[in-house]
Amino acid sequence: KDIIPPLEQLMVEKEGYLQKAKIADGGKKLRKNWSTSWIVLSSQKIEFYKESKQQALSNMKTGHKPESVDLCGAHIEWTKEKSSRKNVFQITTVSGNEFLLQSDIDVIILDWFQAIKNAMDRLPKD
Ligand code: I3P
Repeated sequence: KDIIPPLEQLMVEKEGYLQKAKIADGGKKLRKNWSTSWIVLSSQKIEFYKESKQQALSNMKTGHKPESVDLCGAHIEWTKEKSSRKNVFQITTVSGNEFLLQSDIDVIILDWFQAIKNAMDRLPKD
């Protein structure tokens, strides 16, 4: 009954903790609320887990779902205007969801930016 996606779509390319704030949902502005998120990047999507990796893994058994972001047609850009924090970039999805991601550690945020941008560049633009 379940459709099994190709292996490359399931493979995790990068995972780790970043500061995350969702600032729009379907084009509607949200109140900014930064929190630590465990972030999992695969070829076509990013999953944001509210809880720690350990907690997320145990929640999966109960059917608990993370927030999933479709990278097809999505944009990524550095922003200095949307936050007083340093090292912030924004992801905007086709559906009008906007996320800010941030780390105080330059190399960590640079690695994430490149990994997400590379994934987006490999996907069809429309
Ligand atoms: C927000 C909170 C955020 C801050 C945001 C504030 O206040 O302090 O951390 O974003 O600034 O509005 P509140 O908790 O009362 O909602 P940054 O840390 O990214 O600057 P902003 O309104 O200028 O986005």
